[in-house]
Amino acid sequence: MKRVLSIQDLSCLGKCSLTVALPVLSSMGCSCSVLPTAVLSTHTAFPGPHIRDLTQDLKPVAEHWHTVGASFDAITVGYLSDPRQAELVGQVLEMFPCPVILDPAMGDHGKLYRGLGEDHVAAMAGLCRKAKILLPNVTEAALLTGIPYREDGSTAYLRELAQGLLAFGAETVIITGFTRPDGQTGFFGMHRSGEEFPYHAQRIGKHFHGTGDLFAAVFTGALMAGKSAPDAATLAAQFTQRVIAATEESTPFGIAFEPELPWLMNQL
Ligand code: PXL
Repeated sequence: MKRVLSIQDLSCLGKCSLTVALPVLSSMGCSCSVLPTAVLSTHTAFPGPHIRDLTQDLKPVAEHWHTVGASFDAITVGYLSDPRQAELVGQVLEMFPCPVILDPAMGDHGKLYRGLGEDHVAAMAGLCRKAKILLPNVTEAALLTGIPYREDGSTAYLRELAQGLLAFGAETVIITGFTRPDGQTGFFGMHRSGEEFPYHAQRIGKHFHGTGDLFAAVFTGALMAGKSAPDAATLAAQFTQRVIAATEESTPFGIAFEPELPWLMNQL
């Protein structure tokens, strides 16, 4: 069984980050350990969440794991609640050498998530240098590269973002969640070799929180099951679309991914 470590927040209500990664990765046959970066009453799209930041706890938890001989086949990193966590997470990654899949979760629709500042972008950019695979959305790709945010989702723009991100040193970059004026949505993948693997499908006109986290979890589970990065990303996109279609209305309480898990398990 493959062992994955997921480093991101535990938002207790609202379905994103760890409450998505754990059930998805378990369903896909992975053993999933967690290093929560913070515990929040809800994700930050709800006003006024209660937040317990766990910056001080990251290293002690990892150091204890080190003493008990823990090791992982992959580490996925998502939302950090404080920019100082980037350096600490970087140190944790060095303690457990394995491929790192980084979703630099920090914004959407051209803006940083509530509560995060510009210092978060610089810190996340430092952490990007340690990743084998980067999974930003368009907003995060624009913030990290310094290329102005645009909503047209054109191939030329996505290619420029992907090339900018590859300069951080990753082997593969997959920019998720673009939409085009003609209603197409999808991802744009690029390998270090310059080979591209774009995917698009008709957009379903709903927006949910946690879809990027869902994409990252399915992508990681599919990689662990032996799929290539392009095939894993395609499965992640197809699953995310199914879940959006199956979720009744746009609500901050989250996506209904659970009924779709049997379909996902059948794809492996
Ligand atoms: O889904 C991304 C995400 C993760 N974690 C927290 C968030 C968000 C998006 O708003 O607030 C705490």
